[in-house]
Amino acid sequence: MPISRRACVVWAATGLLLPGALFRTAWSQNRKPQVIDVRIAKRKVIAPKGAIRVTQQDVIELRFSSDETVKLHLHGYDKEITVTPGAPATLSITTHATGRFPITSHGWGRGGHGHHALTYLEVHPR
Ligand SMILES: [Cu+2]
Repeated sequence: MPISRRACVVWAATGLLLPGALFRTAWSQNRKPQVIDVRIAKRKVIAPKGAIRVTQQDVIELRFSSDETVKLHLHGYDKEITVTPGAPATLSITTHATGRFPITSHGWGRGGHGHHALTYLEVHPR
């Protein structure tokens, strides 16, 4: 047979892995996002109570509202978003990575700064 052993291995690996990857991507994209309202008041997250718990491969929308302008940073996924009073801001993500990711403030509207965790996004393995 002229077909090399390597070509066979590559072909077999592609055949096995590709449908899984495509299926997973399509599965994520076709689902309605899970909307999670995150409410900030007086520089604290007042809802939801405790960490935000989701499952790996979830399609989520974190909808932030705040009584003060704040720049937020979701660590791990490395997303930043600015929320202003009366204008909720939405962060859309598919939760590929599992773990506990802090959401910190990168500055408040009225001269505050600091980098402490306001809450955590917990992504549990599927
Ligand atoms: Cu940060």
